[in-house]
Amino acid sequence: MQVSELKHAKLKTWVEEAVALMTPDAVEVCDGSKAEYDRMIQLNLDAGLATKLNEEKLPGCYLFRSDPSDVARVEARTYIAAKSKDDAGPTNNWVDPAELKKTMSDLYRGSMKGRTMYVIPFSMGPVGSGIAKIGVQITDSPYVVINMHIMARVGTKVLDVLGSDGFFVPCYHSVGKPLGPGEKDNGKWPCAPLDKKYISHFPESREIWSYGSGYGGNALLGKKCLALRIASVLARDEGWLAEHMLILKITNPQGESKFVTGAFPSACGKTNLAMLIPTLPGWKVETVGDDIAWMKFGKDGRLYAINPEAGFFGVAPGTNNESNRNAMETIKSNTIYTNVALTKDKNVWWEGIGYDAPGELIDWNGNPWVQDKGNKEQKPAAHPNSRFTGPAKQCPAIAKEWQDPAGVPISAFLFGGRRPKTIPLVNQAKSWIHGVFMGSIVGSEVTAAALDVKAGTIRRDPFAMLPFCGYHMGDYFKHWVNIGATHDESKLPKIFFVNWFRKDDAGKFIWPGYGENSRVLAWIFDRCDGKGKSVDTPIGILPTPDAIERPAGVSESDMAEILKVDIEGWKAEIADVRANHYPKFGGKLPQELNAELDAIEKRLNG
Ligand code: TSX
Ligand code: MN
Repeated sequence: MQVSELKHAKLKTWVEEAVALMTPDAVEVCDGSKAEYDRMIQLNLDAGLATKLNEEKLPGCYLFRSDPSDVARVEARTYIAAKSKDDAGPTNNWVDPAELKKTMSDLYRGSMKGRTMYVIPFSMGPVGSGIAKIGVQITDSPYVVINMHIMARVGTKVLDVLGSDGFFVPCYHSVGKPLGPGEKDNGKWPCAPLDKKYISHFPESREIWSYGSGYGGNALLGKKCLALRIASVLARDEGWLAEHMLILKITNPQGESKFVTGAFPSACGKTNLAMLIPTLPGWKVETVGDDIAWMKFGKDGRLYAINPEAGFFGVAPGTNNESNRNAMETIKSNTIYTNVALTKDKNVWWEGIGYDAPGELIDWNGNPWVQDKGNKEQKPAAHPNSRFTGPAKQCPAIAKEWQDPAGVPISAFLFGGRRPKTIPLVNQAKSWIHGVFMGSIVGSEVTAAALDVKAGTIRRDPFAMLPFCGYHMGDYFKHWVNIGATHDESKLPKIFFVNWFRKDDAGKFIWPGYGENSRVLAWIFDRCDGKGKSVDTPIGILPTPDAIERPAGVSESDMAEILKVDIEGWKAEIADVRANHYPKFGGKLPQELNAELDAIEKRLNG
């Protein structure tokens, strides 16, 4: 399709302006077809950027290796541009929007020379759903087009819904590597150096401008940029929730189902939880989404959630048949792998795949690699942030409701993190505001992989939204407070704090986690119906010692340990929140949260 055929006047003008600025050699409006997908794959094969994987073992799968400098989201180069610095808040990088547009326009000028500009109309959420939103991304990366085909609904059907004057979020993207006459990528992943990368958001005009990176969350603009940073602002303004949450369906042995969402910081196994296989007989868990939930109120006063995405962009290392069999099944075909290792027979391998590396591999840098298990210093074959992009519809556990345009009614919100001490296995909030407090103090133990803070400390990531909120985090807390104040609390989801990561004094995990977490989900399910044996404590509503049947290997005293109220530990937690966490949000911290902090402290001292 040609730009001249676009029926949406504003969209047509916007694309024409981009063409004039970025001066691509050609322009294509994407139709979302299989033929288009295959053509983009072929372009990448021809450019030496993709490797076709073993058609027998991994049909329709391809491997990409990125530039070593372009392997993850770049938070230091991620910007929220608003007229007032206070609207971005203390936890975002702020820039003046006019200044940023000037800087970036200079970078975009001529940035697509020698390349084709692809115009990708995409819907976050089922096409035509009342909860979905439309974006249009322009990009000079066929790798991005392929990934957007998997992660969002793209093409002509989206333009049909957009009509001649529908709302869309304009998303600029260029890898920032124009080609000279006759120049080809020739196997070299195109991107710009770090100090030229910009992942910019303009919440006031609902625009996204991304430059210099071709990787994941920096380049697939529907995901973190639109579905979280821009959508969080739309949700605030329109009275709904755009959250960094998985969505799952639980069915009990009686055949009754409930839907719950959960927010966890990175490296807590959110995708694993979304696809969990229960060990509890008769219980079933199915997947609606593994990363983002958009929730709006229905006429009945309940919150209904959609997964705005159509695929999983998951971390490969650690994914195996034990930790996540459903993910392993999902990514056996029609999947894009990025920065994993390649075997001799064109299969994939990564650290934690569940078996030793089969002979000599090609590592994520493209170099020969032989596993040396005696060498603790050996660099990994797959990058620790290497990814799979797989279609959600291929997941064996996908719930039949996963594309329901009306969304699924949510009964519970889970918050969690890696907390080796103090935080119990599960704790139900006594009220909405208590639950908002729980969300606001979410934190996770810093593992050795993160080099900036010393391992063993707790990094707070409220609502797991710190890198993904498009406005002031204090105002975000207030939005959550307001949701409770303006709705019938009895119809709102119940809120729970879970912790699969308690360790004993020897540093060994006490709770087996994974499928055994279904025991905790079952208690949560019952609590939503006012059932499930519980005890009211100063920190919240806990299961009685016998409410959750113990899994094999967990002794009675282990169970007591992870379900007890650690009064001294909690006093230290409260003191840390008061002294180090809440002050970060300054005057915008809702007084309701300070009051909740006081109330819990009083109960602990009581
Ligand atoms: O994803 C995890 N979940 C949720 C699963 C539904 N992980 C992996 C986190 C890194 C991505 C977990 N790790 C979980 C968990 O519940 N629990 C743990 C900690 C743990 C690790 C190993 C064992 C037990 C607990 N057991 C053995 O190694 C034998
Ligand atoms: Mn995420």
